[in-house]
Amino acid sequence: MPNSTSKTLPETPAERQRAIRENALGQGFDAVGFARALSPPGAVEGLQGFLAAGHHGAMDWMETTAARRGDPTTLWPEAKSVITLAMNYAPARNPLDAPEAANRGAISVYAQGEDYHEVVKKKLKHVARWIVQRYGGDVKVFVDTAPVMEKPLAQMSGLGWQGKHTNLVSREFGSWLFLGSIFTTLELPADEPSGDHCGQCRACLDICPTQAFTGPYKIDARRCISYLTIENKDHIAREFREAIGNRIYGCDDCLAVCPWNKFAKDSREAAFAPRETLVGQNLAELAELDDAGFRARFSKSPVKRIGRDRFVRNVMIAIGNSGDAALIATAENLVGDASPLVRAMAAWALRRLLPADNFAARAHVQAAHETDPDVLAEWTYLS
Ligand code: B12
Ligand code: SF4
Ligand code: SF4
Repeated sequence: MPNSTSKTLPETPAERQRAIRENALGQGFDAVGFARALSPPGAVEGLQGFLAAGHHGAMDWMETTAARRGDPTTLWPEAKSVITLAMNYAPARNPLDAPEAANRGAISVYAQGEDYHEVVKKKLKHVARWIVQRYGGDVKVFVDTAPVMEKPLAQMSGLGWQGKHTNLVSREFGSWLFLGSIFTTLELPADEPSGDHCGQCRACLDICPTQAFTGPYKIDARRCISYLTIENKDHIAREFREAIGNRIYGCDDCLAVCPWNKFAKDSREAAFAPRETLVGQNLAELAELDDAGFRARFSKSPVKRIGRDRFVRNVMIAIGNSGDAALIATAENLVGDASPLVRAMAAWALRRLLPADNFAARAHVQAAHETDPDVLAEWTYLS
């Protein structure tokens, strides 16, 4: 965002804060908070603990950017204030109340509409431009991909608290919020940090299908279905496959179970409305997507980011969990796929769907042709 000459208006800092909040709410944000550009209390220690325990898995970028991530002034020394902004993406129906049938793929709520990175960033830029035009100073906008600890900053600026599932929870919107931030060189008054309202509840910790929480407020990302199905570029370890069920992109369980969602209102952002082609789709149809078909179907969706091979890998796991013999033919079609990720999970799906004798005979033939050691292991391991 380019610097501009100062065009200071005769407004007090409190009036500026109010005007910025009003502008952001008018742009479609649902909550806006202000904080000093300082490291949120406990964030650096928490991040270091998370990294030292290896809980970030293969997300190396979390390690290489740790210094900037933990401290806004290391990221941008000139920054004086941080404005945190949230958009409500609450679904019309709680996904736990209406789970997808086992032969259909479940894409997590956040990815059922348009890519939130684009939607939020566009709005952040509008607000940031307005601030510069009106008050001068310099600004930078961030959503998700920059080394910024968005949740602790949002808590520090009063938007809500980090619940035991580690995400930000709001008394007004529950757990369904996307976060973004604007850093500015302007001095703006800070809001009061939010308190923690989880109390004795531990619903999110108990519902997690893969036991990803090592304790309240602590997650081992390597066990989270969101990490396994989205961030993980490799084969998905055997121990998690059954628990993944039919979740083919992300997971909502710990958010969806949160009792504070009873205060959530439906999202007012049309771009987040679920697309017909992303909800309740037939696994057989999804498994058949080639590169071009995948890109066309998921254009403007965050799903596009993982590419066809990783996506079909996930779909093959869901097929293996479907218990639906009608999907055997789909898995058979992919045992010769060019991607080892897909071939390996096609073998696993057949192991789950075929009678044991049939699978043994099938594995005997297939193993003779397979050269990739990971895929070979899927045909030959003793269950
Ligand atoms: C990396 C990442 C992930 C990873 C790791 C998750 C995580 N909790 O960190 C994975 C891939 C698993 C993931 C999953 C999801 N994510 Co994500 N993710 C991020 C990202 C890029 C960085 C988060 C981060 O800094 N984590 C590092 C840890 C250390 O920070 P922390 O969670 O704040 O942890 C604090 C404490 O819990 C404690 N702590 C945590 N672990 C440990 C371990 C030890 C040993 C110690 C001592 C302390 C400790 O220390 C920290 C100090 O404050 C942010 C965007 C951003 N730039 O902030 C989005 C973000 C957090 N994700 C988001 C979303 C929506 C999701 C999913 C819901 C997507 C989905 N439906 O599948 C799931 C939710 C899973 C979950 N329960 O967290 C939203 C959350 C919005 C909100 N309301 O909070 C964010 C903010 C993106 C956005 N801009 O909106 N995500
Ligand atoms: S998103 Fe799903 S797998 Fe990840 S921590 Fe929450 S409940 Fe567990
Ligand atoms: S489910 Fe319960 S423990 Fe988890 S974040 Fe919500 S209120 Fe807190």
